[in-house]
Amino acid sequence: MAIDPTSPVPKYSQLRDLLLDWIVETGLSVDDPIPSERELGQGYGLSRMTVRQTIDLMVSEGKLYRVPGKGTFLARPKIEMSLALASFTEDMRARGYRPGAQDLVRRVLPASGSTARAMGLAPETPVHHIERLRTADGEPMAVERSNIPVDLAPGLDRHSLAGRSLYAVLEQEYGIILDSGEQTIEAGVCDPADAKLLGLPQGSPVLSMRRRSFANGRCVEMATSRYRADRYTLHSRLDPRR
Ligand code: 16G
Repeated sequence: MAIDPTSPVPKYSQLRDLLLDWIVETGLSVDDPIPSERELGQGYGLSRMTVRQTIDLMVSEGKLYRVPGKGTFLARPKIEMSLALASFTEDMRARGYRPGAQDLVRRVLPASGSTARAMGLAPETPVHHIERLRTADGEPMAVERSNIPVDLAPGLDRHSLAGRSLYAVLEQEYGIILDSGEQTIEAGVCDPADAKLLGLPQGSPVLSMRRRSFANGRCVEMATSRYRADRYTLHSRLDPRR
């Protein structure tokens, strides 16, 4: 296949589709190099600028990565996250990754006005505030900030969550089995603190999620999470409307 100069599809976008096909057809493996910008320009009859535009796009999509002075390589496929009331640990294990958690902040705080409202609590009700860096196969994936009412899980602050599932602790130590939840997802960018934790340049795209999970009608957790958009994709099954 070649670039069609009469097509309304921009050339950089045509080249992206051609490269994606080429990656599949040649059976390119993760970390294998793709041809240089000069070779691609010559091969497809495109200017260096157009080729660079395509590569920039594919790098920002997480399909390729660059190593300065070495070239451009095929990135690992993104991790597919299901939209379910699953814990990070369960979700990662189901996908063949080794889940991990690093405790960043563990404090008991009075719930802020917005947290209390969202959780159906009286203002300033004490909540466990938990901030964790989540990893898959040791690689930083997300920063998660959870709030859990202290009366539901007294002493939770004494349980280490380093490398341990919060949902498993809630179930095993407090008998709390989450039975419903809701989640919003929007596009966002890394602030300086999250960029440092996730090992990304400041301003990198993230998936910003806000989840409330419930047990027996009470809000057990309200969490805001920032997932790397270069490593994550969301997957949801669609059932017909009833
Ligand atoms: C998920 C939840 C998070 C929860 C965590 C528990 C989202 C956006 N967030 O990552 O709210 O705290 O699971 O995971 O899905 P854990 O049981 O492995 O600690």
